[in-house]
Amino acid sequence: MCGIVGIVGKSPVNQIIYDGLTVLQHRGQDAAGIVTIDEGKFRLRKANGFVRDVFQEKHMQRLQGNMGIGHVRYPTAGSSSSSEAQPFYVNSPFGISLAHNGNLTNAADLREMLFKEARRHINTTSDSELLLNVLAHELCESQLRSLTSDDMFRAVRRLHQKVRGAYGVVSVIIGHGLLAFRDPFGIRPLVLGQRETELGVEYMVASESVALDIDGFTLVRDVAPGEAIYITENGELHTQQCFDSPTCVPCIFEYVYFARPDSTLNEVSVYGSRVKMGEYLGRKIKKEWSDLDIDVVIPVPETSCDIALQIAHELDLPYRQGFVKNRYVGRTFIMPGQAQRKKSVRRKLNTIEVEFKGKNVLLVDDSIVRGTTSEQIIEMARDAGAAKVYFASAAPEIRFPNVYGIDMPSPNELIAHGREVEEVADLIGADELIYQSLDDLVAAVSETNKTLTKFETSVFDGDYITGDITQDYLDSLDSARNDSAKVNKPKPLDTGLEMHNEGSTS
Ligand code: PIN
Repeated sequence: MCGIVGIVGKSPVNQIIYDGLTVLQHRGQDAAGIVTIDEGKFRLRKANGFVRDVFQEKHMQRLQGNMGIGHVRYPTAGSSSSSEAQPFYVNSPFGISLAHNGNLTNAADLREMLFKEARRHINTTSDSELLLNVLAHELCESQLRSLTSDDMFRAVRRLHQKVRGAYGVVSVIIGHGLLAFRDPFGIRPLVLGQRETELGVEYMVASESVALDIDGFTLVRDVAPGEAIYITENGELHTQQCFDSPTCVPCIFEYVYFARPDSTLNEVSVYGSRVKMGEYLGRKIKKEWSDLDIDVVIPVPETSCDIALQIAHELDLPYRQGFVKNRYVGRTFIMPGQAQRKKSVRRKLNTIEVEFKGKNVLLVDDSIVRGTTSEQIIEMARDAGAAKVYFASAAPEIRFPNVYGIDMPSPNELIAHGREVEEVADLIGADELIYQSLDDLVAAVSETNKTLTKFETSVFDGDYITGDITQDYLDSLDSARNDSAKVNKPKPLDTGLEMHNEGSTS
């Protein structure tokens, strides 16, 4: 998962992009980059590391210009070298720079097509470089004259026909403006905002609405699935639907865990959806597990706090913070695989014994991926004196790989893959394990926006909405993602608790 920002302003945009990236930092801590356009030239700074480490005063001084894009990267298979940090750029036509969030599922075909049809060489494994070259190729037709908004939209229309997968994209074209678009299923999020200044209206697009809030932009709306937004360098806004049959099937995991609670995506408050998840799960526990003698509800911080509070409310039980998160965890120097990863939870969480001693506790987490964290948390609860430890997950059983940009481990490393709930409960050491049902999760998220009837839920049900996912594709993904392929590579999703431990700069 990555975060993207794009702005057409009336004055220098470097600080706004920087601020936007800092509030999108949860979407990726591996690398960061900003491109601005200043006097007909790209200004670029990108490197591995946190936003605060990548950009120093001297870089910000250089990033002049009233228009630009920014990116924070989450590592996916094969992507953690600094040469794959985004944005990328090409010289022709005009000079285009692009950054994206998501994953393309026909990258190999696109690479071949680009070489055969356009003699374009792709030098990295980044989907961003592919998207950039497909876009450049489609815009090439008009390169002898200036591009109109229709040229931009035609290019995006053709790009949608060629590219498969999930993508939110921001790009800037020298002498023209900012072009942003979202995949035809709207799997990855993208929002449009604006702010009035004395000099005129400024526009911003971003992965999440929280990036708009920080500098006083207001949310105008979500970019529609398949839609393209073109803002000229003078600040004229053009929009067009560039796909014949778009449907809105947003990734449900954004609500479960990825997005910030203070964001609104697809007209659904992320925080509100988490409260609803707690409401549904609480009701399920009340109905189907009424014999459980729970004394107290305890969240595994942080995401699950909003969920657990509502579960406690539904069950009319006390809610207590039994775990304290260490805010300043040092780096984990080697994280090659399961064994090393196992040790790390106690460095990040500690128990408050009084909340556990002699009690039957219900621990709540947003999801169970590998189950390694859950197992250690349960062990910690017992060490702190809990009599019984029940565990509830706000997301259903995660059984299938994700192909749309969430860096899930390979299926064999997913604890619920091919296992019944009781087996998972045994493995993590829970006295009882309660998962949210998929129907309830969908109901919780769609409750405030009834037009959302379908979500991208493949990690739970194996249903891949783009219809192009073959076993061969899943196998190739698997070999890139399994633990042995990840030696010396930063962590995947399961280490959410390690969010802030990779602070290297380059
Ligand atoms: C972490 C959110 N969340 C915690 C991420 C752990 C799965 N894990 C997914 C649970 S935070 S495991 O609240 O945002 O910090 O099942 O793989 O062990």
